[in-house]
Amino acid sequence: MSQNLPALPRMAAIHDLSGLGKCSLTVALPIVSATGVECCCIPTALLSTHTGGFTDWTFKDLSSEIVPIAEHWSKLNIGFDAIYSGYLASKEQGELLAEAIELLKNDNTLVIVDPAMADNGKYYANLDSGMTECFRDLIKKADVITPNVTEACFLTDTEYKKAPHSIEFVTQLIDKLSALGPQIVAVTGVSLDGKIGIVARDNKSGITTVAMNEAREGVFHGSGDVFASAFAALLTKGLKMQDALSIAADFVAECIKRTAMRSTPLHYGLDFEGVLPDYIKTVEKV
Ligand code: PXL
Repeated sequence: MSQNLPALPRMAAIHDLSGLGKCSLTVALPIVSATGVECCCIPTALLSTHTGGFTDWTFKDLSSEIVPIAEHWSKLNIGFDAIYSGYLASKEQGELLAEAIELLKNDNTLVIVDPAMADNGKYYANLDSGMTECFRDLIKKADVITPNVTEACFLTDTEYKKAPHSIEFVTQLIDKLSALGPQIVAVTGVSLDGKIGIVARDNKSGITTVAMNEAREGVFHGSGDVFASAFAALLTKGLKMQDALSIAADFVAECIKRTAMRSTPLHYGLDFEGVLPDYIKTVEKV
């Protein structure tokens, strides 16, 4: 007996592969797949761990592979519903990513750029203000961006503010980021009224949504990547911004809750595995 299932939505995920520490591709691949979206990976660099909280990590630049992989996929003519990029190992990779986006996108491809380069007012190890320039250019090609507060400040030349934030401050950040071109701007790591979460605006519908959850002590490494992966995949599936935001924000909050219940050091990443079964059930119902 054969049944005709619709084609799976397909995403190209362009991030580094850090073997240990749960971020970038090791988070995108399971979460995008669990959302019911095919996740085709272009690894931009291979590291033993991510660079936050570890020392002596190994690093192999894979810049030379980015465009050839995109060229091969483009020749296959399979079509991508989304392209989702995150951390880049150098500003030079920004130009290669721009080339890959042009090769892979069509008129209906959703381009999601997570300008992952900084947190808590500081650039990640080995990165500097050159990354801000690089992401400002890339954002012009994006439909959706998911910066944290630090990245949003760097990208808009705004003085960084630690928590707590005001809704006026975040609205200004979103106004300035929207002027760079993206339809949907989601700012993560926003602290409002003692809670922490995401404020997002869809500039097409004019809708702004706030998703807040309990604030906890400590820096939960990889939260931005877990959120952006779920949010990107849910938008690729065709959910409205407000629905994608609510599901992705609840998912990351549950992951953080489980992580806080374990004694694993926070730079080892979020316990998203334990939350995936419930996440899949939620996604199946939408
Ligand atoms: O989660 C962002 C990220 C991704 N990839 C690498 C990183 C970081 C943050 O530190 O070091 C290699």
